[in-house]
Order: sequence, then C-alpha cells, then structure tokens
Amino acid sequence: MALDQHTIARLAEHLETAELQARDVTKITDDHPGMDWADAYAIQEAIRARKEARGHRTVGLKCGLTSYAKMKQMGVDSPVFGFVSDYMACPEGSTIPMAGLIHPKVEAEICIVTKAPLTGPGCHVGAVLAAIDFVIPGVEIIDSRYRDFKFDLKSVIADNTSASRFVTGGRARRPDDLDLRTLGVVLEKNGEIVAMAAGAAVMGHPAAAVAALANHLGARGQSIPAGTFIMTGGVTEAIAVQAGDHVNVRFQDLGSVSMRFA
Ligand code: OOG
Ligand code: MG
Repeated sequence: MALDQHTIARLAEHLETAELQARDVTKITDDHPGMDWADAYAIQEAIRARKEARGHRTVGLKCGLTSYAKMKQMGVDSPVFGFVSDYMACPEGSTIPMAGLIHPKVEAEICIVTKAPLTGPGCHVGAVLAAIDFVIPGVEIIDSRYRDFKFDLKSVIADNTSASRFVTGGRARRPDDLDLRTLGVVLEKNGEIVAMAAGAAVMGHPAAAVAALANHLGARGQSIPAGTFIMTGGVTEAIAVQAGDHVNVRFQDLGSVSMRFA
C-alpha cells in the first residue's frame, strides 16, 4: 500500500460524499498518482464500512468492465469488482429520480444468486455453474462520481465501480435450462433498440466473471458465501439516460426489466 490509513479514510469520505450529494469530483489518481491496487480496494472497503456503520446492508457484489464493449467504451483492459447496498435497489417498473444522480448510464446485466460458497484461487466456470441457484435479469444504473465519467482503473475501483442503482425483474430461471453464452439481450430506450449482445460478450461466459470475482476475493482470503446476488457486468456499452427516458431490456428466456427516469 502506498497510502496511509488516514488518506484512505479521507478519500473514502470524499468519494462517498460526492455520491450522496450527487456532485462530480476529479479523479483521485490526479492527486495520488502513486496509489496502488491495494489502496484502491481499501478505499472501496472503507466506503462499504461507512455505509454499513450507518445501517445500510450490502446486498450483492458486482463485476464490472467484464465485456469488451465496456472495456473499449471506458478505455481500460481488465475487470473490476464492487458491491451494491440495500438503498441502491429499485423496484422493476419504477420511476428513478434523476435528483440524487450525477450523469447516470444504464447497463443490461445477467445476474446470478449462488446456492453454495465459491472460493478462489482456481475457481472456474464449471465450479460457478454448479453453485448457481438461479439466474435473474437486471439493469444496473452506473453513475461515476468522476467528472465526465472519465477515470482510470484505480480511481473507478476506489469509487465502488460507479455503483449507484440497480433493478432486477423478469423471470428467474434455474441455470440448467439456459445457455448463458448465447442468451440474447436487447436494450431499448424510448422504444428504440440502442444496443444488443449475447451473454458471451461477458468474458466468453458470464460465469467466468463470477469465477474472476471468486479468484479476486480468494487472493484476499475471502470467498463468496452461498446466497450471494452477483451482477456479472454490462453485456453492451452503457447508455446515458436523462429525465423522461424509458428503458426496457429484453432478455432471452428471462423476460424483461424496465424503468423510467424522472
Ligand atoms: C465502471 C463500472 C462498470 C460494468 O458492468 O461494466 C460496470 C464504469 O463503467 O463506470 O458496472
Ligand atoms: Mg455494471
């Protein structure tokens, strides 16, 4: 670690305050160019601890930048991991207020819930498939706290990978009767198709993103408990939304997930 505990705590407060006040900030690596990966995840952990200390439950984990479309859009080359809190969950079909958000974008995500723990290193697609209880379609609303959504990997990890809101809906299915690689996803905004992809866009197989998460946690002596909700990452590039927009995502075999912004 290159940063001291005091600086980690100060940066966590800085980024979480930006989130809660919906104000953008400059990316933290501008002021701390020497920060390392451990610092970045330590800041994210400190943000999680702040939320939990205020009584917010952590209700899931997320993989990000797992598709080539997302990596290309954001100009980065490796996945990142974060968490989602109870207050980020929005009901299917609801209206999400733009007040409280900075410059949100929507992403279509294949999500899973585990029925057995997953532990890395060495976690692989087969182990993940054996541990999936059900697959559920979701939409993540990301909202980078960084000005103009511009960041590098360390800055975005510290910012809890832009986590802001999420919606699950559609129809949950057991993994046995699904091929997650060929599962088609169509993202519509205001009735027009704006992006589409298949599950394989996510690291060749969405379960590979979960394996990567287990291996990332394994390197830190942690594992994924049974019953964990996990978002595997946007299958297409993220789409900016504004007040008045309606978003509907159709997932093959899993129904659709929709929401409105006001
Ligand atoms: C980082 C978060 C990426 C995903 O699904 O790829 C993410 C960002 O693009 O702001 O959640
Ligand atoms: Mg995402």
